[in-house]
Amino acid sequence: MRFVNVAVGQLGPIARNDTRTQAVARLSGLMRQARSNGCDLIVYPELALTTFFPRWYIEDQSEIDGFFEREMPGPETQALFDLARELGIGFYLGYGELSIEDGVLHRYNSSILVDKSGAIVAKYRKVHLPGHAEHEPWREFQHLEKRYFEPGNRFGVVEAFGGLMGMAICNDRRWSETYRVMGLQGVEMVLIGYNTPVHNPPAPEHDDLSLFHNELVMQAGAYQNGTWVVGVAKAGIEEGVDQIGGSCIIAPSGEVVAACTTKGDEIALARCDLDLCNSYKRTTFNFDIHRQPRAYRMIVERKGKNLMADGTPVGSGE
Ligand code: ING
Repeated sequence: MRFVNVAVGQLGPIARNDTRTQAVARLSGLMRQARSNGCDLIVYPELALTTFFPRWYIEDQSEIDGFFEREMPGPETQALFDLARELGIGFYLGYGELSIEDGVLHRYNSSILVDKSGAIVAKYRKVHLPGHAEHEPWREFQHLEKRYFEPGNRFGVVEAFGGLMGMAICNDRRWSETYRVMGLQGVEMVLIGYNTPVHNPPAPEHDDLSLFHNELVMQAGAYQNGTWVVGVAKAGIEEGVDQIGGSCIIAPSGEVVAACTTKGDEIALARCDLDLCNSYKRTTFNFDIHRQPRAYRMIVERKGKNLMADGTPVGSGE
């Protein structure tokens, strides 16, 4: 048995004017609770240092950039890394990443995995950016992730905490490809932070199902890939927008084994035996025996029913 004692580190709302120091103080409080309950790892939400700013159409680039981290750890987040090392606990943290690559500025919706020594062992950049790129005033609130972030292009798996760990962010959890690409790398625990409004302006008829869909997709991803899945919300009414809670820990069986019951700062815990993955990976979902990739070609050749992966219309190639 390979146990990882995992804590969900759910956050309630972060106000637009809250400082990173205030957010780090809350994250630290959750980390202390998790450690005093014997946890090896705590998983925080997406964009856990600031409010979910893509809900606004902001024109001033310096105002937008105020929601990003140029360094990780930076002056205000170093305290969280120091506490992790002092307590001997690792963490997953979602944040807005501003990085300069070959002199060019890039902005990602990112997450990192930090081990018990306080070292960053993996970084992930959100692949599936939902919402829209232009101001759409008809909406009660915007969802401008396609405007403010560049997409990432890979789902990695890293050896840490005694097993194979993977990361995803929010909308990624709705796409089966997210889990399958990591499943094909043998992932045993997928860590996912999210900020999910209850109301989805293009499809209000889905609102009553937002918590059901949240669990559905993570339970499916867990079972179909024989992996643990940890989903962690930034919940509650944040700058007037009600965001779902539903933070939970899901076993490779697909069963929810721990869950939060509030929409505020709260931990939920589970003793996760990574060896529970084996009975699924070696039988029902033994990919090397059962998968038929030659039947799946469309999954990578096409974007959707009408477009090829390169954006050209389906059927124009013949
Ligand atoms: N948020 C939402 C999510 O995928 C969304 C966007 C809400 C999509 C409701 C569909 C329905 O959970 C982020 N940040 O991706």
